[in-house]
Amino acid sequence: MESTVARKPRLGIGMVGYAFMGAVHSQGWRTVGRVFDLPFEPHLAAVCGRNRQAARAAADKLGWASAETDWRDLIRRDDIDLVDICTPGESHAEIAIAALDAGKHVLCEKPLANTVEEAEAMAAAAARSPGRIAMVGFNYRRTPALSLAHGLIAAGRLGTLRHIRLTYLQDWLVDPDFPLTWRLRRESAGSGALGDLGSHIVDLAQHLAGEPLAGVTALTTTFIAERPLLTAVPAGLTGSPRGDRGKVTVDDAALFTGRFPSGALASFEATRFAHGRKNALRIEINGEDGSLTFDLERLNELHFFDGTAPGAEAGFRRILVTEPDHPYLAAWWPPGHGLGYEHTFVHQARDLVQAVADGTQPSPSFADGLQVQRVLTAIEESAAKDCVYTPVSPCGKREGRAS
Ligand code: SOE
Repeated sequence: MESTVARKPRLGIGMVGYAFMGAVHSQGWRTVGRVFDLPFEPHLAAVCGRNRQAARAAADKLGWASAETDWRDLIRRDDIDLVDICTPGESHAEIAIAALDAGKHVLCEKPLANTVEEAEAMAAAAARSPGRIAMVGFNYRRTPALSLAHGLIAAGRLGTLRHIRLTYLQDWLVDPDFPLTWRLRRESAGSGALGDLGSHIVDLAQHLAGEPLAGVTALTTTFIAERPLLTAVPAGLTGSPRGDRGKVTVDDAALFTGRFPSGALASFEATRFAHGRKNALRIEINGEDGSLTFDLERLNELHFFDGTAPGAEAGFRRILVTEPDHPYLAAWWPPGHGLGYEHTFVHQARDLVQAVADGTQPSPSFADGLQVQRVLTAIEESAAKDCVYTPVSPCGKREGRAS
């Protein structure tokens, strides 16, 4: 029987890359039109990867209508309106610039690029493409609890912000025999925990604070200098059976502090060496009138301390962010039924499709991605100076730098 629902115009999506991020983006594209009422119906037109067989298999598994083996062919296709880039950072700039110059909208995974120069070129390409949307995939902004937090801070419920504290902890690199994948090589990933996890928390801090960081100071380190060379394609992630090892050329952990123009102080930690922490993105914000805390491992909750409440009633209140009044929630399940990691990508797709229809640039734009890239570079420059001081001596005189 024919469907009685009038067909909406299609928005053809072409995605480059189909590993972890490609799979979760695919889920977003597949789901978004079935949950949100959008002006366009996203059509998963083609997925692209270098290996023909693997790209075809990914298309079948992830729900794409066809497969391409060269991203240039994908960009040339008339049925593709939006190019979604889910490749390692080394190819972001080339693909994004070519796609924008070909008149496509672009969604690019974070961090925007591997270098400030690449990010500048991408932001310039976006700026010379009026009417084209260029968005960077800082998906966590679209966690309902963090959208709520953003709204509360913007409405002044915390008053002037004093402290912004963020940590992003994972543990998938604790094993020294974990192989040397692309995320551990500077030429493919740009940086390590800093770009992978630190970029998320820099973006979130600035988004929540409503202003860019004015300056940073940092320490980074690489705990495991060499790892087994990767011998199999990523699916297996096997290290060299002969024990050949290669150099890790990125940071394993980054600690940094920052100052906002308003005077708020920020602290950050990004590591993939925190045993037991799986995807622990934690935030605490203290303002003159209250505090907020969030933990991605409990992403349906936001904790709010209202410092203006009568003293006897004061205490952190757990807000269960599962109700129709909460951002994005009205479109999902009946009240009380929570969401998860993948829903942030559905929300990202929703806001992007709506922006295409409205002709407005959604945030985070490529200009926002470039600004984060500049912060990441400032962090690396500060860390390279290794500016660590020994404790001040009893007479108050600085004893000099630690070696
Ligand atoms: C891996 O560390 C990773 O997948 C990041 O690259 C993502 O951006 C983050 O959302 C989860 O962890």
